[in-house]
Amino acid sequence: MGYRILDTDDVPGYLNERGHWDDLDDIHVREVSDGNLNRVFLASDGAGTRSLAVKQALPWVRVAGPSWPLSPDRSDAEARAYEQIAKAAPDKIPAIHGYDAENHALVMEDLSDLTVLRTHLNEGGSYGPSTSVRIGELVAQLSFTTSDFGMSSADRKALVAASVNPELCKITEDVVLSEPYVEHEHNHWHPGLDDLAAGFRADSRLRTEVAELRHVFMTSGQALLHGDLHTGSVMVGRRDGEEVVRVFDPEFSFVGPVGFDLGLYWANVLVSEARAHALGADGDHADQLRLSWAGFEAEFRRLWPARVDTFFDDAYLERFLRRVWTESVGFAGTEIIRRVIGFAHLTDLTTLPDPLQVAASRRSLLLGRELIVRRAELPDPESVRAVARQVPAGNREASAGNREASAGKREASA
Ligand code: SR1
Ligand code: MG
Repeated sequence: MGYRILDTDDVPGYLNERGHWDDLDDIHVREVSDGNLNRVFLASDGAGTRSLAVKQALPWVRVAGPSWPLSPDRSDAEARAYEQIAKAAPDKIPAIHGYDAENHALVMEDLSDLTVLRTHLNEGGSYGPSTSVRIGELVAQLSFTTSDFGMSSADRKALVAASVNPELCKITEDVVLSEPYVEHEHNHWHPGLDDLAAGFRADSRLRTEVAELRHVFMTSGQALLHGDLHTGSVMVGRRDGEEVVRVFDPEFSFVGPVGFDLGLYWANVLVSEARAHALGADGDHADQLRLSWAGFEAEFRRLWPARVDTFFDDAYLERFLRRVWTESVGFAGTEIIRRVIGFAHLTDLTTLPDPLQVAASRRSLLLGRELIVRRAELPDPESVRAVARQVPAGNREASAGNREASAGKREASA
């Protein structure tokens, strides 16, 4: 029948045809699309005892419309990623009930009893005691099992070949890993950040470090990634009295550097901290990077004895973890910067009232720069914490990062 773009009214018939819903007299559908790319519908019965989510990839970027075309085949990458995560960390993703490749649609568990982590934090909520640990564990479980430590060499080659995701990788290479450092129509920022945005574009030291991270992103095929692990890709809540954490939206998945997933999460928790700090409500935000790294490291070390290739010795594990750490710090910096002066800003900052928004955004930008250029000097979560505490509150004249950015500008024009 071909690719049909679904509207709310089409969903009951669609679910019925696909064998997911029998009683068409007892179904209510609403659209809850929220992310940048796709449409999402929730279907439920009148008694509220049964519900499903339908996610469909559009042939364009949802928030941009047909002027930014994007192949709907990205849903294949998402379905493949869910299959792999279901093997590695089944308790941390929604249940997937079916994938329809022809219509680029996934039918899955309705998570609407949970809340998107970013929304929860923006509304003044705290992190759950195990939220960040679970995220770190998920990254360890997915990355170990899809790396050369967890799969035979032949199986890995097949996974790498099956997981190429060129269009979405290119989006990341562009919007995260280059555009914020050059003039580009996607970039925009609060006028109170004009000097920093201009300084970053002229900062040759920063640009070279971002170029290195970009090249790592393009060439390092360590393991299958989620690929877009920000706080908008995490749902949190409680079920039967237990904390629940679910990760969704892995359509940017590909075989890449493990530090990209951790770095994206860290960037988003650091920006959530900047928001909380601006509002005088720091709470438990400051500890989340440490907790997620601890969850990742402990789980990776727990899995290590089961590696399929013991030529990788214990000393190599230490070297591997160090590399993942350092790259995560750098990628965190790039994600912070793009979320403030590039494409797809964070509501953590944009919903702050003006003077607070500028101060928190300036701190975030300066922190992002420090994480990129000084990543090799920051060996552990405490050192990142110290940098986050030391970045100036956003005073234009006093900011060290701004002075360095200006120095970069002089260098560039010399
Ligand atoms: C055009 S897509 C923009 C952003 O939305 C997604 O969530 C990714 O973060 C991407 O970079
Ligand atoms: Mg998404």
